[in-house]
Amino acid sequence: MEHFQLKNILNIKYMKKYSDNIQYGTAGFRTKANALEYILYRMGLLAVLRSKVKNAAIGLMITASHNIGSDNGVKLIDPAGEMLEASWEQIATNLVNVEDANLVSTIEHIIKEENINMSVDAIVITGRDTRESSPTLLNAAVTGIEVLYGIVQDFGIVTTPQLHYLVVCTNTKNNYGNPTLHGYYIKLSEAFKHVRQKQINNGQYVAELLLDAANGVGGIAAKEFQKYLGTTLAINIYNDGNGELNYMCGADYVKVQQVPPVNFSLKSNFRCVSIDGDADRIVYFYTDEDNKFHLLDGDKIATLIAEYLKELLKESHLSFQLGLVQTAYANGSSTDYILNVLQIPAICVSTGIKHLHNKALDFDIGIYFEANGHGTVLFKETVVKTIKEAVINPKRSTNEKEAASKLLNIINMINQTVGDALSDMLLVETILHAKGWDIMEWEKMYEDLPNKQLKVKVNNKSIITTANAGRQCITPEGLQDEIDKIVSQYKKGRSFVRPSGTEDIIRIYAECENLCDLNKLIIDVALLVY
Ligand code: 16G
Ligand code: ZN
Repeated sequence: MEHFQLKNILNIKYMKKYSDNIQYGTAGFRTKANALEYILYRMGLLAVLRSKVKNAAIGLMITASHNIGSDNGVKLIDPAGEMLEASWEQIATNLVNVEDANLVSTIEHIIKEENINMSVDAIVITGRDTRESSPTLLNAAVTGIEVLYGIVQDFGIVTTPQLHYLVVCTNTKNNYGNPTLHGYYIKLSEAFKHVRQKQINNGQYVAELLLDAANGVGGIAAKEFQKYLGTTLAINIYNDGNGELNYMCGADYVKVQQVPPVNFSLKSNFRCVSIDGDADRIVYFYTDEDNKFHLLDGDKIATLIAEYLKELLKESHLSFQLGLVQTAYANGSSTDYILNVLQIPAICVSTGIKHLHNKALDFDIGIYFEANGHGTVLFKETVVKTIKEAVINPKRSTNEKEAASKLLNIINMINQTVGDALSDMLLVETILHAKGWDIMEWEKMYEDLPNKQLKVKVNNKSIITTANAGRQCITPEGLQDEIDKIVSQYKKGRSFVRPSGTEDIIRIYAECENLCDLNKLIIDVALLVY
């Protein structure tokens, strides 16, 4: 019977088109949209197997995040909202690369190896961003899911973090929130409004911002949020979907180019926010009266959150172990500030959210952020329980209870499943409001070291391998010594090269104390890999 069903898997519409090997990388499969149909079909099959093996709902998100509109991609989301387990990334890569003639036997092999009980029901929660190619790709995935009798719960156009949220809520039977988009908006916005109460502005803080939505799905979500938030926060949305997706706009563009987005009505010294094409990254920025651009990236957001959580813990007399997880891209000044001023452990891990998320789980309260603006905060269940008790404990002072109640609302406005640009925005807005700060005041926490990124196209990016969280080259032999030699000539100099996990390129990062030295530093390092 099983065998009979599996024979139906070969679908003439979704035959393998390309012979090149494609890898399930940091962000799933990502490539030109027109090469993805059979991949989506096969990922639909795999999602069913994954759901059966975990006996839980699995997420399937169709997006290529900050990449150009003609790209697309797919990633699977595991039951607790985390990225697909590493061993299954390998299974996914194998499955997608086998020839059609071996598709059935490969599926049989996975079922056998993973000991999958095919009679278990499978649920796959699907979502997609606003790309033109996404509906066709969704059809391919749904066909794959249904041929193995999986149940599809499609949520249409959603942000990546919304899909993560929906998976977790479905699997935790509403414990985390209602598994609907309404449930998502209401949970986050109610917590936000509760902390702010009736006082909308405070000190230098004004409850209005300008948002660059990258012409992606975040524009839709931000408009929806606005309805729930009412007058508590005015979000003026630019690049709301009418222009080209991620083209000279969005968090990645603003962060890497260190310039404001296009089609944006700048007001000097005014708080601006940029999110990426699937709304899982966020950076803040502003231009001053001399039109100078100022960026407040993921590191600045992480330190702001860490400092505020530390304050609230102190006020509530609750003691938990706080930790902050970063990658090699974190600005050296931010790491110094976290270690020396905040006196919180700062851990560096490899690029890619799964690494940050896993490490953050080690702490009672684990904050993680990539400099590119992807991050969130994870609270252990026991921590949430203790805070809930503190809010109602009659032995505690009013001050302590108030601080504990603020913490609880903050927990509710954070999407703990993954970095969520709009949830992070609500959190930053809450903290700035509490402190009565405008964006300039926030920026003063520490001064970023001048920094720059370059990418170099190479024939084979895998000749470069790294260790020590991407900070040290292992191969080609001798390259690291050469980098060290160059870097040692610069005050507060730091530079590393690593192969991208999402594109066929080598990335180069450099920072140093003097802006005028930066170009020479990064070009000298780049010349080593040409
Ligand atoms: C993906 C990752 C992001 C990482 C980036 C690095 C997730 C959800 N996203 O976008 O965290 O910073 O890849 O790309 O893990 P790179 O390897 O091309 O530098
Ligand atoms: Zn993204």
